[in-house]
Amino acid sequence: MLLRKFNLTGYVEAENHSMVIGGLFPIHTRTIPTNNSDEKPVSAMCEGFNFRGFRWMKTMIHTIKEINERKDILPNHTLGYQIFDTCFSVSKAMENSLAFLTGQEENKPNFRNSTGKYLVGIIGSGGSSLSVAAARILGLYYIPQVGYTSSCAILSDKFQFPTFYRSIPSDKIQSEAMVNLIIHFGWVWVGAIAADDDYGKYGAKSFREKMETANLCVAFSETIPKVYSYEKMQKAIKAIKSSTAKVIVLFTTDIDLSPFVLEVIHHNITNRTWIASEAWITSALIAKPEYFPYFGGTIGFAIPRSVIPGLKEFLYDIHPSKAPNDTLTIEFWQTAFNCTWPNSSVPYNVDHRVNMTGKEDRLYDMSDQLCTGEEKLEDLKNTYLDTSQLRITNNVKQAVYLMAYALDRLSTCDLLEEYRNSTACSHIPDFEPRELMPYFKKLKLTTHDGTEIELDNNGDVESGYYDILNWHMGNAGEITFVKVGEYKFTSSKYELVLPKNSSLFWNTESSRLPDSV
Ligand code: TCR
Repeated sequence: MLLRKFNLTGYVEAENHSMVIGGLFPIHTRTIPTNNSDEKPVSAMCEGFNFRGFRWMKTMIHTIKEINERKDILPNHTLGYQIFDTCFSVSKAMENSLAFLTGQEENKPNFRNSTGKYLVGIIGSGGSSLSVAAARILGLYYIPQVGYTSSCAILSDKFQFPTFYRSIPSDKIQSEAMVNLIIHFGWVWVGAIAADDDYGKYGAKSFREKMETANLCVAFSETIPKVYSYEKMQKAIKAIKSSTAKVIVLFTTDIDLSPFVLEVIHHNITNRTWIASEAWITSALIAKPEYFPYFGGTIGFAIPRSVIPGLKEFLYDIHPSKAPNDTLTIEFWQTAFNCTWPNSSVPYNVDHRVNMTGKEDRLYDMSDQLCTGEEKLEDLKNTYLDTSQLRITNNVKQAVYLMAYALDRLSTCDLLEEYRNSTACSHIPDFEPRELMPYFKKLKLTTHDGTEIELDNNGDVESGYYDILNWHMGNAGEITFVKVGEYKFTSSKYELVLPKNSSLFWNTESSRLPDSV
């Protein structure tokens, strides 16, 4: 048998006999392709430091600390955590899920074994394709997984994914919201571009179906490649250029979208109105002032924003000298300040870019400049520290709370009527993960900002709303996300609220509402 050496970056903090919550976050944006086929398979290395994913991960840690300090939830127990980097890839998410189950990482315990630490569930795994893959493995052992950003509708299927729950609404709702927005503005002929993953493909599929039901037409439906391909990219660009459709839905994450945005600019495609899916509407990667001539006037849906007390201070409390062995902190520092931390073996900002010609540039250069440690976080304009748009970040917090409240219910044997006769009370910490399942049923909680969350039978949020945002140019020359309405939903009804007097900006020659043809 081939032995696989696990090489996982991440964090672990767990006391003996404590319950451990696993976490999966995209701290890098891709794995480095290897072609050493004659050697033993090794775990892939990652590159492309992702400041946003790093913030999400820190938020999980912050939330666990907060719960441990609270006296009203799990008062007699402490939660530990173990967090892995998925590198935005399905293969890493699978590898990490296996590591959770077997505890194969060197020097780390086998969680479900006799070492006194207990894995109770996982927060993650980021994108839908990753959560689907992880859930297929974790589901075999009924290990709960609470998603914070996996919105694909198939994850509601409890036959396939018995222990998947989430704090983000299913895209079933968003694709319908898009069609209702289109109806609202009187558009009838709309193009669709989607990422080449479960999120994009299922999202676009359900969008097309709902357009058809509403007797509206989809002008074209194309995908953006995940790994750069000149031909595939041109196919999508050609579809846009040759179509008369002026309104286009873009169902993709920001990371997958950025090469496409460069193509749109390269081909000087203007005079289009883009309907954004929630995954890129507030992304700093896309909302750059220089892209405004092409993407200004974008309209779309966003997860509601929240302010998280104490998070900002927690995020700022980071310095390599406080954690000399913490490779992620060192990499964060090096990448953010464009310098090399003295005596560190962490490669400086290893970046791997595919340029417009499809050729690869690999930038391995170490910065000649050494970090002094005196660099100031306050001087940075960095996504990690930007707490003005906490949306998915707030979902991370909610996901951790869902897990903690399910555990809290288990600790007090707070069962629904229908389970009382058939289910025995469980014992913390050495219960089986499947024993947690009944406590996720109809789980209810009130968050720090007073939002009420309730899970339905499929592990989805019962009700909620999206903000409808529109891209304007701000006074300081930056793109602003102006809230122009809301899309409210419950399991049985929805409501599109777009007040007549909301100030909409359209990127058309006349600045007036575009026609769809
Ligand atoms: N659901 C996507 C991933 C995703 C995401 C995001 C990634 C969503 N929102 C914001 C980065 C930032 C929504 C999925 O794959 O399910």
